[in-house]
Amino acid sequence: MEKLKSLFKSKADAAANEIKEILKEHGQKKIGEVQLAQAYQGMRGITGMVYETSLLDAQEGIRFRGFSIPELQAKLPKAPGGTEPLPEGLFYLMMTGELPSADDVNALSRDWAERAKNMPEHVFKTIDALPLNAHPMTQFVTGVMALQTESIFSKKYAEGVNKKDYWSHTYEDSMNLIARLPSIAAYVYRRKYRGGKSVAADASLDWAGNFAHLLSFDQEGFKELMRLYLTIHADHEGGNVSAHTTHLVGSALSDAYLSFAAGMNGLAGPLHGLANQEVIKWIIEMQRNLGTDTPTGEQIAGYVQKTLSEGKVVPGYGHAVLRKTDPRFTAQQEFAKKHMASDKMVNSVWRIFETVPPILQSLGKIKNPWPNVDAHSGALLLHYGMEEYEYYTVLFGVSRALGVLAALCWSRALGFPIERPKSVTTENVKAWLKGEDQIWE
Ligand code: CMX
Repeated sequence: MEKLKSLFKSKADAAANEIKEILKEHGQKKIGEVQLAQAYQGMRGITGMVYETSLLDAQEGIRFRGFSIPELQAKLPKAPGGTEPLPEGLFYLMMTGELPSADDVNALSRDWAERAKNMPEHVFKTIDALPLNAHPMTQFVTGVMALQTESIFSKKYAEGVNKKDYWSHTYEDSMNLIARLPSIAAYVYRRKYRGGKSVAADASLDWAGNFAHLLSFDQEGFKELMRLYLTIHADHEGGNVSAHTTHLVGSALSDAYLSFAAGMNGLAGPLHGLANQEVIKWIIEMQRNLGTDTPTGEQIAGYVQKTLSEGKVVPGYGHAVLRKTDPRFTAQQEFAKKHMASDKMVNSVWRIFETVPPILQSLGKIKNPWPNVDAHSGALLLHYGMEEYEYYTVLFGVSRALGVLAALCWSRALGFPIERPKSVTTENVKAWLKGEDQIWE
């Protein structure tokens, strides 16, 4: 068995034993109280699941197995001559809880390059059946669904598999899917925006570097951006729509392809991952509206008021959990300061950052006026010439696979059951308030 797989299994077995002991002694302890409003308002603040790969702190932002983004930037292995972390390293960390060596990361790059070979032709043909104007996320998810024919888990399940082996087949599916996602994603990009030009993979490159190459962005700067981008978008604990959906669907023993595709349909919503395209669209419309690509703070403030008065959200701002500037925004800002400090779009993003929070704060109802990850990412992509903003969420999706599939492997290895929370009707609630129904007593 390869090193990562056997290390993962030994860590998961140890964790499973620990969890058994914890539950034996403390399983009846209360971990919170639920208010009626929370049941109506998106279950915000309810702790109701275990998700091992990362944890979000409202003030500090995301930590992956205890490591913040700046710590990962310092500690994870880099590409030769590069300064950004390799996403392979983050995957290894999420799977094992251990920081990988450069050799571990290199082994993973080679493994994924190998697994990416011989993509079944029907995947591309299935995408080709869609009209060109289908949204890139629709084309991407369609490709993932077509690839589900390759699921080892579903084949083994059909043959009759011992539940002790679910983890192993989920692991193989997850590794194969992650390896092949750049080819599917890049195919969608080239089909929709580059007249279907074909590009052969460069198996000598790392996963993110090869993805940049498949997209036909061969500048070293873009490759470095992809390494950072695919690292910081990978995971955001378990309750966000894409992670929770993947987890939920996976709990029905739907395989990694079905579960990931479900999560991606959630990522494609404008309040979640699609916000990255909405941000750039909003800025471009603002610049057009104001007749300048260097708007002042005052001009931006006026446009924000217009957006709000039209009953729209300001994309890229706010968060269901975070209450400070997203460290993923800050990491991208640092990248921009280093590589493109005088870029006009980047400067607009920074001016918006100075202008928007006090306006949102003044409304009194928005719990987090600060920028999230999506507020910055588009400007970086535009700088390198990727202008097709409808594509941006696909990049988020390729990255998100690392976190949600690592978490799926953990859920199968820990033997988590099918997820099935309780719901009630407003009729139940009214009867309970009158003392006629005991639903919560
Ligand atoms: N612009 C305008 N209004 C906003 C807002 C924003 N950026 N963020 C929140 N609000 C509004 C909400 O719509 C809500 O209004 P109503 O009471 O009229 O319904 C009110 O403020 C309270 O919302 P909240 O509790 O602060 O935020 P939620 O947890 O409900 O929602 C989020 C969080 C991210 C959906 C929301 O802030 C938003 O819509 N932001 C813009 C879209 C965006 O950037 N999404 C990407 C998030 C990161 C990601 O998943 O990729």
